[in-house]
This record gives sequence, C-alpha cells and structure tokens, in this order.
Amino acid sequence: MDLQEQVQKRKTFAIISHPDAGKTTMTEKLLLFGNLIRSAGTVKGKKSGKYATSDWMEIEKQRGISVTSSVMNFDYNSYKVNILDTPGHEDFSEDTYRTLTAVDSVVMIIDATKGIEAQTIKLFKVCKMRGIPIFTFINKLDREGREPLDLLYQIEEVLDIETYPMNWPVGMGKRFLGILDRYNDQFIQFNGNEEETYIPLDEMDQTAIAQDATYQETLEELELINEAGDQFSLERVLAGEQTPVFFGSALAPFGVQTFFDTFIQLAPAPGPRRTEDEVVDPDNPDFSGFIFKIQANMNPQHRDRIAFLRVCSGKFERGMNVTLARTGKTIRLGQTQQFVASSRDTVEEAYAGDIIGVYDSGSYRIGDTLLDGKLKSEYDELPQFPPEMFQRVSAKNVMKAKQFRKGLEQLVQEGAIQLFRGYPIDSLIIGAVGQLQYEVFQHRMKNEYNVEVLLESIGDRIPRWLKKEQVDPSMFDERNLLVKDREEDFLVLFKNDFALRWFVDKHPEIDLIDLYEVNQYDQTTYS
Ligand SMILES: Nc1nc2c(ncn2[C@@H]2O[C@H](COP(=O)(O)OP(=O)(O)OP(=O)(O)O)[C@@H](O)[C@H]2O)c(=O)[nH]1
Ligand SMILES: [Mg+2]
Repeated sequence: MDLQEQVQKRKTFAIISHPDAGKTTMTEKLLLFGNLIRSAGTVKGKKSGKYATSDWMEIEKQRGISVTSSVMNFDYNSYKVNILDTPGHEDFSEDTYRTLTAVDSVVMIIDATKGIEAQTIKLFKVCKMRGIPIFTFINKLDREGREPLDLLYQIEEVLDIETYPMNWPVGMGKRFLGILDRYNDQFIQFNGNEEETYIPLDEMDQTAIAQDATYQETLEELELINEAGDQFSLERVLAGEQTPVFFGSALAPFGVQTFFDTFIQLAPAPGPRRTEDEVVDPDNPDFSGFIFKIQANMNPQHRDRIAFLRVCSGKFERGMNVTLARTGKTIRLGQTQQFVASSRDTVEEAYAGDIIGVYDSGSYRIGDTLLDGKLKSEYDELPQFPPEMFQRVSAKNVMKAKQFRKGLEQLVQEGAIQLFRGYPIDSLIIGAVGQLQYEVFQHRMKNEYNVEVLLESIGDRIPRWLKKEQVDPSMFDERNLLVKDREEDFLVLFKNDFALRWFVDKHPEIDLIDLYEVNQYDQTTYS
C-alpha cells in the first residue's frame, strides 16, 4: 500500500463538549465497536464496577470527570481510527485546545436536556477558527429534553453554522420510539436496553409505529425541514460551514452505530499541514510530526513518561532517527507505542494522522517538531494559556525533597501546572488557569510521587512578561512580584489591575508583554 492509500484510511478526531455531555461515554461505545473492549464500562463504574477506559487516571474515576485528554487507536472496517476524548471542564481547556491541533475533525456532543452550553461555544469557536469540520451528536435522548427543532435552531443561531439533520428523533424520554434516519432511509427503533431494530423507510407503512401520533408528528416536522432546511453538502461540511447532526443516546447506547458508520465515511482524512515556511502534504515521503501532549505515569508499573506525537507526513518506522527541530539533535525513536484501550502495544509503523506515544526521558517539550529528510521548518506553536491564579508550593515533609522535585518537574513538563521562581530571592510558585488544576496537582503528587504538598495562595494575579534588558528588581516587591518562568524569562505578577495601571503610568518606558494577546494572535494565524 502506498503512502496515499495509507493516509486515506486514517480518521483522526476529537470529541468535545461542555462537561458531562457524554464524551467519555461515547468514546467507550466506540471502543466497543472497534473490538478494543468486550464490554463497556461507565464513567462512575456503576454497574459492573468497570470504569470507562479513557478515564484511566485515579482522580478521574473518583470524581467521574475527565481531567486529561486520552488517545485510543483502533481498526474499524477498513479504517484506522485515532480518537481523542477530551476533558470538558474549562480548567483543563489548555489540554483540550492543544489536542485540537492534532485532529482532522471533531465530534461535538450536545446534551439534549441542556442545549448549547458555555464551554461548547468556546471550543466550537476554536474549531471554526482552525477550519476543523464539526459533526454534532445530540445526546441523552432517553431523557426528556428540549424540542429537536429548538436544538437545531440554537446551533444555527448561537454557533452560527448551517445544520443538516442526518436523522430525526421520534419522541423523547419515556416516549422515545427511535430515530428516522433520513440519510440512510431507515427507521431505527429504540428498544430500551435491547438491541435496536432497523426498518427500511418504505416498509414502515406495515408497522404499528407508523400509526403512532408521535411518528406522524415527526413526519410533519421532517417535511418542514425538507422544505426549509439546507441541502446536505459534504463540501460545506469539510469547509466547516455545515454540521451534520445526529440524535441518540451514548449511554443506552442508541443511534451510536449509525452515527459512527456515517461519520467515519464522511470525516476527512489527514490533509496538508502548515509549518513556519511551507505546506507539508500528508503523503510527502519525508517524515514529520509534532508533540502536542506529554503525560507522566500512565502505567503505574513503569512510571514512565510518554510524549504524544501526531504524525503529519511520511512513514514512521520504529527505530528510525529523527531530528528534534528545537535543538537540532538526532533522536532515535526506539520505544514507541500505540494506545489500545488500557494496554499499549509497540507500534512498528505509522502514517500521517496517526497519534503514537514515544517514550520520553525528558528531552521533549510540548510543541516540539520531529523531522526527517529534507523538511526543515517547525510546525506552528501550540496554544499556551497564561496562568491567572498563583500559589507558593513546598513539600510538607522536607525529607521528601527529592520526590517533590521530581514530581514537580514532571508535572510541569506535562503542562499540568506552570512553574515560576521568585527573583532575586528564590521561591517556588505555581500558576494555573483554574482551581481544579491545583486539586489534580495535589492529588497526583500524593498518588504518583508520594509527596504531600503545601499550597499557599498568593491570589489571582495579572502576569506580564518583561524584556531581559529592562529588568530592574528594585522596581518590584511582594505586591508586584518579579519571577522567572521555565525559559528563564522574567515576568511580573501584578497584584491587580490597579497595580498594573499604576506601574504603567510610572514606568512608561518598560514594555509589558501580555502573552494572552500574543496567543490570540497566534490562534487566528493557525489554519
Ligand atoms: N441518561 C443518559 N445519561 C448519559 C448519556 N450519556 C452519558 N450520560 C451520563 O452523563 C454523565 C456524564 O457522562 P461523561 O461521559 O462522563 O461526560 P463527559 O462529557 O465525558 O464529561 P467530562 O469529561 O467530565 O467533560 C455520566 O453519568 C453518564 O452516565 C445518555 O445518553 N443518557
Ligand atoms: Mg469525559
């Protein structure tokens, strides 16, 4: 099989939404289709005590929320699927945003009982900006939810995108009969916990359901949509201008099979990717890829670190030598793996679109480009969120200093938390975008490194970076704290907006750099 054929077989996508809409539940069902697991676990491990595979972290199981993205690779029909389950909570959105740089399409899940929620809007905007095709799954039809027409209208109005309903629900909650699959001309009957039945539309007249008032109403609604709605256009879907909408229930599961079968055919294969100064085609024979995530301790037995690499071109072969663009150094990719549910297999070869794990002994950083052959330039930088809240951190027990340093260093490398050092008096300060990040940090330090950490808040702060030549420590104090980041760059943590403005007035000659603005700019230039 040549490169072109390999690339066409790849479908790499992320599942996104506001917390709790059902991303992890959906992922679990897809793994079931991929024969990766034999029975589906649940987010809270309720029924069988078996948890969803993609919430593998201890704290995720305890709390029933996802705190980190996870990747799973599997074969489905003739396709190679790379699926990324992302956390919905905004405190972890840096991780989610980075994951979005590594995919070719997304599945947006909407909870039918809630409609469009805040975090979904934010994530949707990022996808739109990057031109990522969006497929919508309206979930939890087994519950009493909003009217389907309202939901459709809301997507169009709030998200400003055309919709095309691929299927349409007949009833909801207790009166949920099934879905009318207009894309595949069939009715799919909901049988509670039993398997769904498929009835071709032209045979519906012979069934009792066809006489049901709810079914009749649905037909009328559909007629309305056929007349007034948009035409299906794959071209517009791939351009991110139209979203195909599917209804169903991830938990039941119901409508998941028809959704996935249709999605996998329509979703785009990996396309060209932009580096600093060229566009690289996925079937370019020279290997390239970038690291969008680093994760420590995925395997409690080995306590190793894995860098997640998105292959963008060429062929990856285990044992190959590549150049780490940031340093120019050659690295041998010897220990590499695929993510197959909870186990991990050695991966021998991979192609554009694939996401593989490379063993990391500390040489990689998030955003690193790996290259081989004639390619020279790096892929665009990944989004970085400037932290807003800060805490001083130390080990409760000084005897644990070694583990403390190791844990801190590794979790900082992951980007789970950001580290700063006081200047000129050294002290350790960690920064985060949201409170939950601290909770995860504390939990993981205890669980994975056996260290209890003390955190002392110095409150919300406004970080502004300084130019090295303009740094004068005498200008700053506890109020406006001078610190260094990991790159040894200086920044000031301003106490509040007032303190910042006062400083600007007094020192107009000092350039203060707002990383947030810089990033906003970067994001619009991504795609
Ligand atoms: N009734 C019903 N409940 C569902 C359905 N899908 C998911 N749920 C429940 O909704 C809750 C949240 O599901 P998750 O899959 O964890 O949601 P998530 O989007 O992964 O959440 P985060 O990762 O924390 O953002 C769980 O209790 C699920 O059992 C569904 O189709 N029907
Ligand atoms: Mg989840």
